[in-house]
Amino acid sequence: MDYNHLLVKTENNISVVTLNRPEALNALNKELLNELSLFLEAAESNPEIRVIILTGSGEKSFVAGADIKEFSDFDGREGELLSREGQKRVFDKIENLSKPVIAAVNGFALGGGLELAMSCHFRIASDNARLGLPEVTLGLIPGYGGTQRLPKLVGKGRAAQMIFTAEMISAQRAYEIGLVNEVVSQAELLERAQTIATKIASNSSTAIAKAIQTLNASDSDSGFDLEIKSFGELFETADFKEGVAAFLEKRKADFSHRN
Ligand code: DAK
Repeated sequence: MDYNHLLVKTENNISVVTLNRPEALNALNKELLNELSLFLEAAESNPEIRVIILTGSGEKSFVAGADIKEFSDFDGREGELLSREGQKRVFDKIENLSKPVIAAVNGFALGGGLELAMSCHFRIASDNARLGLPEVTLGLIPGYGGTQRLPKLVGKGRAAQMIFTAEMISAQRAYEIGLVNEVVSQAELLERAQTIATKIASNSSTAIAKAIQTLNASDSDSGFDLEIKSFGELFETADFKEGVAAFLEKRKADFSHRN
């Protein structure tokens, strides 16, 4: 499929998706969000794709927020509708995808851009990355899940400080507070994300899909029950049989990645 604002390259079961609006520092407009939603739907049902890496084009920006020019004349109803739709079609979809999505944060991750990175399962940043939620400078609050995901990642107090001050933090600070898992140089960023993705892709996709579901349930009352149920279900899968057989036969597992 051809996209106007996404570059997609799939190799060795890993899709690298580059958000590509460099003239606007990859700001999220409706078309880009729509394309991302379509890509995610296609990726979910494509067995060739086992891991996704999201990054921004250029060396300056991952995503510098939602496209300010596009929502400048919205009223309350349009704002609420877009927030609801956007969360459902892109941000929640990433979080609940059955395949891991890694954000390779290669520069500014601001507003909707940081919210996008936070909806990914984890984040690797380049050392020039700057992260922040500047919505209050526009008279808004984060509208794509930022008030909910940031406190879970860094704690409520740190989230409050970032949201109230609208200040950007460095990649190093983001690492210190747990917002990103690793910081590497810009030149090494994609290579590092790909190394991690390769490792993930060699493990059982069936088990990883269950791990995503149960991790996502960790904040709910049903998390422990879901873990128990999922754990049991995995004993019935071909990947479990292959994984255990490979261990006993002292060889590398060759997973079918199917239930
Ligand atoms: N939207 C549109 N264009 C943007 C943009 C953005 N968010 N960020 C940058 N650009 C454009 C600039 O306008 C400029 O375009 P030209 O003027 O050259 O045509 C080009 O990208 C290069 O930017 P700068 O010239 O400003 O580059 P600098 O290096 O000087 O500065 C910067 C980089 C990232 C510090 C600066 O561009 C900046 O402050 N950008 C805005 C950051 C920001 O406030 N982002 C928005 C956060 S609020 C919603 C749901 C969610 C949201 C909104 C609505 N609904 C459901 C309705 C979320 C809101 C946000 O994300």
